This record gives sequence, structure tokens and C-alpha cells, in this order.
Amino acid sequence: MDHEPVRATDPAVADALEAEVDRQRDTLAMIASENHVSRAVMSAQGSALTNKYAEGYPGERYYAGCEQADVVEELAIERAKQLWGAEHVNVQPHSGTQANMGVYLAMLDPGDRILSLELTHGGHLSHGHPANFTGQVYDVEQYQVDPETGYVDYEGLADTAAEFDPDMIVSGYSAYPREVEWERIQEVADTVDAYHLSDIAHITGLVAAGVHPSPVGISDFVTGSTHKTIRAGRGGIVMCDEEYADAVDNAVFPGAQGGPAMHSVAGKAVGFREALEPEFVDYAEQVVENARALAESFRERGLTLVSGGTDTHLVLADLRDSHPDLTGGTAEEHLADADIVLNANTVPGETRSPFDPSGIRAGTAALTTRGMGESAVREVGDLIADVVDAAAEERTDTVVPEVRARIDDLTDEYPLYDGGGGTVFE
Ligand code: DSN
Repeated sequence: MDHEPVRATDPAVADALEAEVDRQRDTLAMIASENHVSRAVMSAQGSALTNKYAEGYPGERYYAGCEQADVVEELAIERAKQLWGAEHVNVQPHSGTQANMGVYLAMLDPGDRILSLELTHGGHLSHGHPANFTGQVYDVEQYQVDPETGYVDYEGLADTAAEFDPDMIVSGYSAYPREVEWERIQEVADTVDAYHLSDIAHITGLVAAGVHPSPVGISDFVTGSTHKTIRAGRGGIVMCDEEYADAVDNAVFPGAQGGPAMHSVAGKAVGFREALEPEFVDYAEQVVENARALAESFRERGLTLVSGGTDTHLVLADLRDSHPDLTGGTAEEHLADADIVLNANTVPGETRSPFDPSGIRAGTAALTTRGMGESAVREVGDLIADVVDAAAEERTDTVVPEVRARIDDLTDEYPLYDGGGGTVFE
């Protein structure tokens, strides 16, 4: 990484940036919402477009000098249309939450009703949590996953929708390991005459590659973030049919945001081009195969998985059965000591606090970017189980250093940003 210009003027920040690259190289990024972007995406995000104000949209800007901003934004839009097949795309949202905000502002009035999945069942803050603007501005009711199966309770969703009469139903989740049946939720939305927003933030890359069914053409609105499985750098995106294009564009700017972050839009354009290469389908397929391998290794070691397994890039383990006295937070801490970085997560029927919940969530997008296949990921699953067992039995003093040493070997074997990580990184 070229941090020389920073080092010349600001050694304190340069030290932190270099230490962060080292941290990413030397640890396994298993937070399911994270990934490693290519050098090309990073270069675009660090480009001179950070200087440019470009309020408006290509060809209709409020400021002069937007010729190159227009080129970049049009490329990002065209490539997104190719990837996801949407009629209309807005690539300006600063994040997935800003993308959702754009849709809510476009279609709802304050006090309107949103029906969404509970946060502890896999939903997201921006789907109506009281701590988020959505919970404060809109009237929110929530559906759940089936406590027995861990799959979305589609019948319960339909019953709640019939009673609550929502203006918008939100599907698409942050900690849900199974395929979402978009059509079933769309049928409910049709029955109660509600809009349907599908937030595919976590699975944008899987949907683009066709390894998870697409809600595009089914739901009215599809939102996402661009830095998770799609690997196009930090930001958000909204997709919809042409009939909602003006409403969405006006809601994103000037409704929710001022000037777009054009350097991020450039990152999106570059990352989307990478995702249009045939290798990206191989990558996305491998992400899912790796998540299945991780699930298998967890199951073999006695961990209980929400829904019993995975169809996506993530697994969610509920530690309460296997390790009743171990919290997700304690497991997360010891795993971080062993250089495995994942997050403690709430689980359906959560009995602990969101600050120290009962589950751990692990994703395979970043490991797959480093080039890992099923056998390496299965070994990582075993190493995670070793640390979890040791944490429950207060044996971490001996086990964590052993696991850390093995992770050190694995991160050398699957390098990052120095020739490793597949073709887009070379
Ligand atoms: N914080 C992200 C996640 O981890 O799922 C979503 O915004």
C-alpha cells in the first residue's frame, strides 16, 4: 500500500494505516459484512474525485466541472444495471442505511407503517429499530423467524401484515443464513397493498452472481451496500423500476444527502466492472461452498446453528445449547486474541443483552477473497470451535496461542495485498 504521501506529512496517521493493512493481512476477517477490495477499488476511492462537488445527476449537475464525475457515475450505473438487471439505479447513497432512507423518503410519510424482521431475528437497525430514525419517524411492527426452524415465518408475516396493514414491508436481512423467498413476501405485500423493499446489503454479490435468487423484478425496491459480498468499496445503492426513478432520485438527493461522494462512486464503478468478469461467479459460488463447509465443521463440533446451516455467506451459531455459560462477547474476545475476527450476535429468542449476546456470526466472503477453499475453511471452523471450547473451560491460556500460531501459517499461505487474493489483486 502506498501511504508515502501520508507518511511525509502525518506519521501518526500513516502508522495507523500501515498497522491496519498488517492487521488485515495477519488476521482472518470473518465479520460477515466485511470483505477486502482490490487495489484498483482502493485507488479509485482515494482519487481526486474526493475533491469534486457534483450535486445532481449525470448531465443535470448544480455545479460546473462535473464532466469526469458524469463519466464515472454513468459507468457505475450501467455496470450495476448489467449486474442486477434493474431498470433504474441510483449509486449515490453513502451507505446501505442511506439507500434505505432514500426509499422510505421517496414512498412514505412520517407515521406510515413499516413491517420488518426483528433485529434479534436477523433484521437491521435501519428497518425500524427504535434507536434508528426509522423507529422514530415511522410506525413499526415486526415479524420473526420460526423458533423451531430458524427460517422466516412467512405465515406469521402474512398474519401480522393482515392485522397491521403496513404501507411498506421490508425483506432482506443482516444475520439470516437462508435464502429469502422474495415472491412469498411480495404476495403478502400485494394482498395488503404495501410497497416491498428488499435490502440485499449482505448478499449483493451473491445475487449479482446468480448464486442467490434475485428480488429485482419482484420487489418494488432493492437496496444494498457495495462493500460486502460485491466487493466494490464502501457505499450504498438503490434499484427500482422506472416508474419510481424520479421519486427515488429526488429522495436520495436532495432529500437525504447533499453532494455525492464521487470517489466512492468511482470505487463502485471499478468494483462492479470486476464483478462482471466470469471469475466473480466462481468467487461467489466458492463463498457459499465455504460457508457450508464452515457450518459443517461447527455442527461436527457440537455447535447449534440458527436454521441448522446456511445457503449464503454466513453462519450464525447460538452458543446457549453447547456452551450455556459462555457469552458471544467472551467468545469474540478470545477469538480476536487468536487472530480470528468475527462478531458476537443476537440470536432468535435472545435471552442476553445486545451488548453481550448469545451467538457468534461468521462470514466467508473475505476468506474466499484471500483464496481459501473448503478444506482451509473447515480447518478454520475447527480452530474457532477449539477457542470456543477453551473459553468455556477456561483453557484459553494454552489454546489461544496455539490457534494464533496456526492462523499465522494460514494467513501466510493465503496472503493479501501482496500477490495474494486472486486475479483482481495482482
Ligand atoms: N453492520 C453491518 C453488519 O455487520 O451486518 C450492517 O450494516
